[in-house]
Amino acid sequence: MDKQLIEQVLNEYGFQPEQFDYRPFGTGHINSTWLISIKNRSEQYILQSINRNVFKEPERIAGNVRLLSDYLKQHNPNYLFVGAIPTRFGKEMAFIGDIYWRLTEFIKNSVSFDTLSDPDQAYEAAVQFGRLNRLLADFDASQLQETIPGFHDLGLRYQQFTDALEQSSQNFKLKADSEIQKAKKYSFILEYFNSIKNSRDFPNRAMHHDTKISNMLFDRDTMKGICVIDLDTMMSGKYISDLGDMMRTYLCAFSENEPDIDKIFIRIDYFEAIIKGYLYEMGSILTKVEKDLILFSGKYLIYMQAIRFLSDYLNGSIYYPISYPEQNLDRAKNQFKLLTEFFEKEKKLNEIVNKCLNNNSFNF
Ligand code: ADP
Ligand code: GN1
Ligand code: MG
Repeated sequence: MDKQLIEQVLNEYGFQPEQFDYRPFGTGHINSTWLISIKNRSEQYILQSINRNVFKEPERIAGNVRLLSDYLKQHNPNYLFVGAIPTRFGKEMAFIGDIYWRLTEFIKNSVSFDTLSDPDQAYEAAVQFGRLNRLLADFDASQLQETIPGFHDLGLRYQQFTDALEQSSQNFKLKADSEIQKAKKYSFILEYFNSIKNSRDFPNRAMHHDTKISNMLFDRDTMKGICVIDLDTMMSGKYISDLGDMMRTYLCAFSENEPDIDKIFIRIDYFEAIIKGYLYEMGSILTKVEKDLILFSGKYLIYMQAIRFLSDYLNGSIYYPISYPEQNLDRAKNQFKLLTEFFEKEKKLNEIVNKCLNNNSFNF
């Protein structure tokens, strides 16, 4: 990114060029992120440019974050919710070079991961995301604006897959044939979702919608969860989105970027840690209908991500950045392997869910 542009942006926040160093940071797919270090001070910030291909109306993100931040400040003043730092002119975002920019405090001594190496980390992360869900349980989610229309609407994602299939080249379709067949084979997940999505006692709630592990900050020394980040997709939705993406990204020792699918296995102890951590916070809030969908949340989210990567491959990789041409196909293969594993281990996973639900040590 152009140095002059970053200098211009930071000037909006009152920093002169000689005051700071900056470098690209993190592994997120969507926004561009820089770590800003203020010279001779221990102050650091995260600067992000918002991806306009993905977020057509960035003001919606700012509006949602403001609403949530105000609510949390009022009801839980000690909760760490990483909102935007205002510009010198009191704005939540700077608009410079036809780009929306946001500055947040860099959380001190924090670290994020793409994979986990200890079930305690999975427990910590599930508690943190579960806590955000719990603290917002009484918040009227209909006040939130959609920052990406139909973001976790599986029907829309399947439609986008069939559209991609229709317009894709024969060559791409041949290469992806096996994954295309899997997308169709597992479409019963969509049928089931359609049959339950309007059920009574399956409410819309204020959800994070991107609980992948790199969106959680841990304390470098203690490995305790500090807070959740990446609030761009906080909007009204179903709790299975948040619980499901934890399963998608914590259960396997390798991330979605691992091309060798023989390495993709589910770690049962991590599954138990997620369920315990999430229920610790949300056990007394989820309805009976919702509790019956705990296992389904993993199927729903892993399947949705698999078809999102596959559709993007078929579309010529216009959404997820790639470092080699077939990467989105590899990601789809990885996610379908994870899904297959999930079904193969379903019986065991179900036993764990029942054990955790029946455990009296949770205050349901
Ligand atoms: P993206 O939408 O592209 O995924 P994120 O908001 O998740 O962007 O940020 C990318 C990465 O930057 C995170 O995974 C994390 O490592 C780091 N990061 C983001 N915000 C903060 C913060 N406030 N403090 C510390 N690290 C952060
Ligand atoms: C994107 O922004 P990031 O990298 O945390 C995506 C998620 C996907 C994820 C897959 C706005 O998340 O929905 O699950 O990649 N975010 C958006 O890694 O599309
Ligand atoms: Mg992220």
